[in-house]
Order: sequence, then structure tokens, then C-alpha cells
Amino acid sequence: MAPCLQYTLIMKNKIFLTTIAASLLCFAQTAPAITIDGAFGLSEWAGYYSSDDVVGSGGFVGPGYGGQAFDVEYLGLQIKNNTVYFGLQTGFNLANGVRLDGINYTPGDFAIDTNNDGNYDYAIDFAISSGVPSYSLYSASSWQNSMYAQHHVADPFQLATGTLIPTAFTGAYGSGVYASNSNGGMSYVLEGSFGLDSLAAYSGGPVTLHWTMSCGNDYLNVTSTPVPEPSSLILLGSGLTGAALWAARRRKRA
Ligand SMILES: [Ca+2]
Ligand SMILES: [Ca+2]
Ligand SMILES: [Ca+2]
Repeated sequence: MAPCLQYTLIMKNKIFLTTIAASLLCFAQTAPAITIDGAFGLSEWAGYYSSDDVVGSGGFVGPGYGGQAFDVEYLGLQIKNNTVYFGLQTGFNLANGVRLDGINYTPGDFAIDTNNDGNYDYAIDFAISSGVPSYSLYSASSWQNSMYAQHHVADPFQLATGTLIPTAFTGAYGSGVYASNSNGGMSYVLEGSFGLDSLAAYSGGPVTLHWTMSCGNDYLNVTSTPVPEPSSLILLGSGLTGAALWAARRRKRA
């Protein structure tokens, strides 16, 4: 970012509009790309994730307890170049679930709200076999809530009824002890991507992604607005530069 910043500062004393255009072009060039590799890099997801990597007193992860094994740490969503990228890092074992005090807890589906009205319109179900995830996209008709009434803020948990939308995904799964986990222990990661065209109900604007596990002990939401296409940034940039040149010529004539 440093050379861009410098350029912007130099331009600052000249024409304000050109500064905006230059900044937009610099931003488009330097934004790191998301890599679907099963590692949730905070730099690759920068600007497109929510974070709740906190284990409090008695193992409180909010709204429930359970410590690192139930801590939902990072949830990422980016829509760019007509592609939806999603990513999750959690202390919850995404491959095997968690068995505690004789109860099996299972991971939920990713829930997608395409028009940000609080109703989740799509679900991404997943299975992990020999370290390789497979994803299925559904148009959601109804949802199943988490097990405990006092955890309702974590709802929904998983799809109850829906219609499968045949969709090609890329995906990767990983697990390990990551520096991004502040309280120690294992974390589990899923990343994936698919074409935005599969979300037929989407008509622009912000999209919300949600994830929790069957007990709803912890959850995360992230809301993202699609990244402008580089072509539209260049158009916007050249439009602003044109406006600046016009303004400069006008000043000269006066
Ligand atoms: Ca990654
Ligand atoms: Ca943690
Ligand atoms: Ca909705």
C-alpha cells in the first residue's frame, strides 16, 4: 500500500478528484486474493470476515459454554468476479463433531441470506472425508434451530427442508494449532467457492453468511457487499479523471 499512499499524497495538492481515482485503482491492484487452501489467513480475508476468537470465564463462548472446542473464531464471505468465497475457522471439530457428556454435537450448515432480511435463503451442507470437503447448495424452505431455547440468537442450525441446486464448488479443509487462535488448542478450517449465478434469488446489495453447531453454544455472522469489478473501477477512475481534466481546463479558461 505504501507506494499508492505516497502517490495519493503527491496528488493531494493537485486535483482532489484525480486523488480519488488513483486511490481506487491502487486499492484494486493491492487487495490480496483469497486462496481456497484450508488455511484461514487474516490478510487474505481482510475486510471480509467477522471475528469472535474469545473464551471467557468458565469456558464461556457466548451464548453458551464449552471452551475452545465450541469457539467459533472467524467467518469470511467475499463476493468477487461473480464468485462467492466463504471461509470458517472454529475450535469445533468440523470433520467428526464433538462428543461431550454422552451427547454428540454436530456442525451446522452455512446459511446465506441473500437480501439481508433475516430469512436465510440458501444452505451449504458439507461432509469431510479423508480431509477433503464436499459441498451441496440448497435453496432453503425451512430451518432447524439449535438444541437449547436460550441459544436462539445462534439460530438457525441446519437446513430442515430445501431443494438441491447442482453447483460446482472448489473446497479445502485444514486443522491445526494456528497463531490466529488467541487461547490455544486445535482449530478447524473450511474454505470454499462457487459461482454467484447459483444464487438465483440474489439481486445485488449486501449478503449475510451465518454458521453455528447443533447446541448453538457459539455462532458468527458476516455481512459483505460484492467487491466492484476491476473494469467498473477503471471506468469509475477514468470518469473521475475526465471530470478532473474538465475542471482544470475550465479553471485555465477563467
Ligand atoms: Ca485460505
Ligand atoms: Ca479460540
Ligand atoms: Ca433473505
